[in-house]
Amino acid sequence: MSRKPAGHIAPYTHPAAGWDALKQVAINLVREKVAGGNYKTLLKQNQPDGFDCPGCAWPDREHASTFEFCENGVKAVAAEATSKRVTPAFFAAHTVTELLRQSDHELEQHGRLTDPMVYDAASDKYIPIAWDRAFALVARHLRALPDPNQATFYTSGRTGNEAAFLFQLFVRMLGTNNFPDCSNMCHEPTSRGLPGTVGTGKGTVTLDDFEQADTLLIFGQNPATNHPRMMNELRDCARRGATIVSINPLRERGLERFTSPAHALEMLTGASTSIGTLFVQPKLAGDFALIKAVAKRLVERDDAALAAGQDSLLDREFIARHTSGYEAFEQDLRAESWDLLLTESGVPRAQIEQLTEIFIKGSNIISTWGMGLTQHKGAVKTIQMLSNLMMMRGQIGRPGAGLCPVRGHSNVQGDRTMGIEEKPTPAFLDRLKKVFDFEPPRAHGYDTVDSIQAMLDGRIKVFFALGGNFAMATPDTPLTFEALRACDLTVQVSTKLNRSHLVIGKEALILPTLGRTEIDLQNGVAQGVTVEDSMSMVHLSYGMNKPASPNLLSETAIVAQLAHATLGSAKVDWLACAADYASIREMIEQVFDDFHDFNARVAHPGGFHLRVASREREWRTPSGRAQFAPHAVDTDTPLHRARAQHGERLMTLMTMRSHDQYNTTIYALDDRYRGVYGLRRVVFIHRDDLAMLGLRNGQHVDLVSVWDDDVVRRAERFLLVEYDIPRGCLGAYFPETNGLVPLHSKADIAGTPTSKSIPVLLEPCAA
Ligand SMILES: Nc1nc2c(c(=O)[nH]1)N[C@H]1C(S)=C(S)[C@@H](COP(=O)(O)OP(=O)(O)OC[C@H]3O[C@@H](n4cnc5c(=O)[nH]c(N)nc54)[C@H](O)[C@@H]3O)O[C@H]1N2
Ligand SMILES: Nc1nc2c(c(=O)[nH]1)N[C@H]1C(S)=C(S)[C@@H](COP(=O)(O)OP(=O)(O)OC[C@H]3O[C@@H](n4cnc5c(=O)[nH]c(N)nc54)[C@H](O)[C@@H]3O)O[C@H]1N2
Ligand SMILES: [Mo]
Repeated sequence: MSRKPAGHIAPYTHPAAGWDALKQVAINLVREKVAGGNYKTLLKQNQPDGFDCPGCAWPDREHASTFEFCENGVKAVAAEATSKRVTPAFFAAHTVTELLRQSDHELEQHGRLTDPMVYDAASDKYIPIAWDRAFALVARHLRALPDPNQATFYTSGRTGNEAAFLFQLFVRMLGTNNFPDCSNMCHEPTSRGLPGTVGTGKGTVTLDDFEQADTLLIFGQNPATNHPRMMNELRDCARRGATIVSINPLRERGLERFTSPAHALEMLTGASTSIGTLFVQPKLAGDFALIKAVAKRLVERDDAALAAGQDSLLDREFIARHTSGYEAFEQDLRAESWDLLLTESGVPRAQIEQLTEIFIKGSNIISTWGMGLTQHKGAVKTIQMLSNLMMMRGQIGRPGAGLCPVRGHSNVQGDRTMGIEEKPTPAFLDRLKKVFDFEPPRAHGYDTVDSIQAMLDGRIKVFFALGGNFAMATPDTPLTFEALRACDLTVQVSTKLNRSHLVIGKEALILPTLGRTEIDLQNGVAQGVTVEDSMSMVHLSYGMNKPASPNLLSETAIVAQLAHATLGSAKVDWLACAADYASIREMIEQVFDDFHDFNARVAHPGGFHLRVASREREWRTPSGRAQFAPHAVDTDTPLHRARAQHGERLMTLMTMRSHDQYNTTIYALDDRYRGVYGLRRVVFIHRDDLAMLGLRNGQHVDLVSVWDDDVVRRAERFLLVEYDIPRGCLGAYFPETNGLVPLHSKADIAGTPTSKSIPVLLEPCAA
């Protein structure tokens, strides 16, 4: 475990997690000089009386009674609890132009923002501004807009339910549904796809179901890095003898072998658990064809079983009682061409058959998925095809089985539940109208991509972000920069410095806020916020740390004060809301029936499960039944057209996370489990593609995307790394490659940027 030299590539041979993860934790704590040496905080993570880990949306067992170790969580907490500060003196010493020259990694390293700041164009510097003047500035801009739809309001998924609820209420009272949010770039296809099949856009399983599952299909996820606590569930499943299949162009290390840091004996003895039973490596965006192929094969196997006088391999009772549209769906499967499915999936027929046998043998099957399924043009169809497949064997809505989208940000699901939604339902708006006595805007608003286009066209003048790093998380980076710079005012509510504070409108504000880990005192009383995890558990989170600066406001207070400054408090007493978050929860329960007795239920340790109708086989579709959705294989996508034009030299690029980053926050430069140390501008490529392109492992190339407009999208000087990845596919890290994703290359229906299937060509760099 010696320190690897920077710029080093070497396969990782240890099990995932284990001692290397513990060592990383130590390194992080030291690097961040965690304030006051207060490492005890870490033990309060995800405890009944502690705070919800800002690391990811994976749930905890009863808000675990034992400390569940997680490298990702420690990094997130350490990054927030850092003792480094970005003070007014820091801003006085640097112009924005100077700061723009620093890397995202360097910007992150400066630490926590301490004071509200306003951009001063004359000096090209941020200077301090009093909070009330900052609110007055935003209110003045908002009130001066001839049409409230000229403002757009972004949310990143760390925002708690109370702040999110007030935010959507304020923005709708202002008069717009412009709610771009991080889920537009993330699980939007899940939220748009599942309602069409099972009626509800959320996952149908809880952690208890993992105890009963005998088969797990993990689609397009890298849990050892992105959801480390999920690994403990997978480990336990594997040890019980469950069959675990990874469907992923890459054989991610954590899905091969894992040593659980939560198990002392395993750590001491160096024991590890082998996780995956089968590794299916489709080509990028090949999942739709793969899943359809398994469904087709299942029909063929069922025919044979019936012909042999055996029981049907389908759950015919479930199909008859609970679903509609099966016949048309089956016909479409029968008519589908095997050749097409094989070519489009990139998976050999024998392996499709093997996967089908596993699917037939499984009594309790859970399918999980991450960004590998969602960030593609056909993502909605793919997710619907996966629910079709699961429905064929009645694997939804019973113990030990179901659909498990694995969300990213710790409260991204809750923010949506609270109404951060650019396409609100009429029923929700009617309820808001009734409870708050105002006329909510009915027209659909802008999502993330629409907002960028609207800024470019001059239709948006004010951009307000409740968290996140819009400039770097979004596609088509230079175009997004141009869009933000075209605004009259940009406002960022943030904990740490990032590029979105530097790519700004004519006027700009930084509003520094408390993190989840910090004590939130209102009138001397500590406030908790509520969050909803990926499995619909809602619970309270109390910060434990002293705030990074006395001049921070909570997100809830910021939203309330801004609403008060902009709209006045005739209809809603915003300041009273901010003084007692329980009063916001009382408003929430008036708007959402599922939140009845909210304060009482959430006070229970571990919180409560928010009812998911499809989990109970209540299908909220127009027919009242789960709906089979037949879909054709799309053979005329921009990828197909680019390949037709450029032949086999055309590559498909996925942009993904390294081990040492949290979305746009770059903690450090290693991607340990993929064997990359000290550098990020790498591109993974198959050995035969190197040969075919006349390129060498270790050579530098530019990546140039192929799109049907005149814009040149180029990412310069990436190191070629020979890797076990399907032919024709490339992998590189985001956000360095976001400039390659064309703004209008997005998922059908969902509008999610196609960050995992970008047509590109490689151009060798001069030595
Ligand atoms: N440490 C850490 N934790 C995080 C985050 C982080 O950045 N760092 N981000 C958080 C957020 S917001 C999210 S959304 C989640 C993201 O967590 P993941 O969903 O795991 O995200 P990615 O790393 O982008 O990509 C996941 C996997 O998709 C695979 N993949 C790419 N394209 C395809 C495809 O076409 N088909 C299939 N089957 N697989 C494909 C890649 O090989 C990779 O293993 O993690 C959350 N947790
Ligand atoms: N090419 C490509 N692009 C992608 C993706 C991809 O896989 N490939 N993934 C997409 C996905 S899944 C997502 S979710 C988005 C993420 O998009 P975002 O959510 O916009 O980005 P983050 O990097 O998570 O935001 C980090 C910033 O949030 C602020 N922050 C941290 N904690 C808090 C807090 O408690 N409150 C407030 N107010 N601010 C806080 C800090 O200032 C920090 O710099 O990126 C998307 N972009
Ligand atoms: Mo995400």
